[in-house]
Amino acid sequence: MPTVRRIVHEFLERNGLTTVFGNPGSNELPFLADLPPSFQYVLGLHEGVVVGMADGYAQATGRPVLVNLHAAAGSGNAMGALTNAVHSRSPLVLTAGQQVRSAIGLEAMLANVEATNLMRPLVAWSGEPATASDVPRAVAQAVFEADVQRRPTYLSVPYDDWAQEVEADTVLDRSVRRGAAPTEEQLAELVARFEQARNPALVLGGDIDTAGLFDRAVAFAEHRSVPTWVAPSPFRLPFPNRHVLFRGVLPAGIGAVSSALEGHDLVLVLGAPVFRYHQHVPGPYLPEGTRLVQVTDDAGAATRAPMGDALIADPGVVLEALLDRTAPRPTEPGYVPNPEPATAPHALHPEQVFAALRDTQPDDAIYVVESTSTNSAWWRQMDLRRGGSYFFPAAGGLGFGLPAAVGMAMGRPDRPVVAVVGDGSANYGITALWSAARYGVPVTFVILRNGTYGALRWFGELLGTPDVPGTEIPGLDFTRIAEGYGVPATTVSDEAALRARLAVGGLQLIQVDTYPTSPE
Ligand code: TZD
Ligand code: CA
Repeated sequence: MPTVRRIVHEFLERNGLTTVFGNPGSNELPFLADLPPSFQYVLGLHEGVVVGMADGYAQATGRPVLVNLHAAAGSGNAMGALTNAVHSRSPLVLTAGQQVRSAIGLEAMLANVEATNLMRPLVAWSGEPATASDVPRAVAQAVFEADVQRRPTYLSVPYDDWAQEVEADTVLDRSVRRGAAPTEEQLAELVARFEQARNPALVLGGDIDTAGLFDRAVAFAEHRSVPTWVAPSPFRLPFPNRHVLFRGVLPAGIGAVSSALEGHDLVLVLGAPVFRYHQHVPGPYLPEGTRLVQVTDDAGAATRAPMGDALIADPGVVLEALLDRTAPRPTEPGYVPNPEPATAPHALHPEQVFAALRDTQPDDAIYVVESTSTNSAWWRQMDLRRGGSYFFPAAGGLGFGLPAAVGMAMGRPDRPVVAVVGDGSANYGITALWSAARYGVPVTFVILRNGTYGALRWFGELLGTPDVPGTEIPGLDFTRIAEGYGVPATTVSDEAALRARLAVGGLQLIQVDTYPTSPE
């Protein structure tokens, strides 16, 4: 009879989960034994980095990804990074080793007490099979749940289960798919509401980019000349940021969103929560006389919204219906040129760094950004016209940038990947540099060194708490850290040197001394 291990390896192989991101302990070794040759194990040196790399890989490929973590200590280390994967809706299948069944109750070392509760608030589903023979089915459930719910899952498996033998009919050659098309009546009503609107606006979320709908969203905006915003706190870019119809990223305060949408009688939100606010800026949710319709396949994002009507459905189907059934009022496509980059009295202004990226990198470059005080500079200087070009930690959990860039480059070897990361953020995922060097992943890491937690200084002003301790980070030299992890690195302090380094491409770290700015 086959072993649990063999049945599970074959199931994972059939379902394309052959790239395993992990950091092992003794509980995990029996699962990793005899991995078929089609598997690639990607080692991360810290579990936050393991999950960050897997998140990048999942977002790059759009497919469920297997993560293998150590029991409670390893899983706990992964939780911060998991918050990002929850909000980017990345289908990560987290598996962790448990002590042998007979040792869990007596809390032997490395027993994961209440394993299924540990991750419960974050994952779509968590489980620990009641018997060894149920392990294959539980693995399949963990994969299918992650895929259909688009949310991470967690499975704890006692390590003595892997060598158990099970009936050969536990093969699990099955599939689970989800279809979420709206009814004809729902579509007709939505199209009619749009047609009747005097001055509609479109607000797009990261899910539009995840679903590969970037170009279709542009086609619809142009078809009807709809002013288009990106929903607050974006983790991906669903629309070209210099397009003539682009109105910007909506601010992340309640009152500020309302002011921005002034004058529109209908706001159609596709593929986003309503909304991911951040700064507490009270006010009306919408301007007087503005109605909102949200289309999302995320039922939770629909039910928890404080305003508007929601349709839980695939936004892609709705986009196609709107394209097919609304009369054209087209706009000539075009792009607004970037302004001249701002300069600074000493060090480079972040706008100069981003202008250099824009000018030196190919059009299909992928940017993983984790620099928190440079938002407005970024959108002023970048000109991103393709889907899948921009990624940001979806829950604001730092430690995503470096690892996700590595996972992204592994998942999309056809596109160059640049990580743009602050000198604060870089520390939370720094060991990803080792994985990049170890597996020869060609990422260009650009570290913006302004010597401070810039965003927190800005927040301090906003909250009326300036000059709090713990916001200055002098004395960091990422070139020396990078070299220790095996990544070639240079420091640049002028534009010419920066452009010369960026032209080289490939695996390297460029440390740029930058002038502190504020996010708005
Ligand atoms: N820890 C984690 C895991 N996530 C966080 N978001 C924070 C702490 C708090 N935090 C922010 O929200 S922004 C920020 C911190 C510490 C400063 C990041 O500094 P940076 O970027 O150097 O990367 P800027 O451009 O200087 O702000
Ligand atoms: Ca900084």
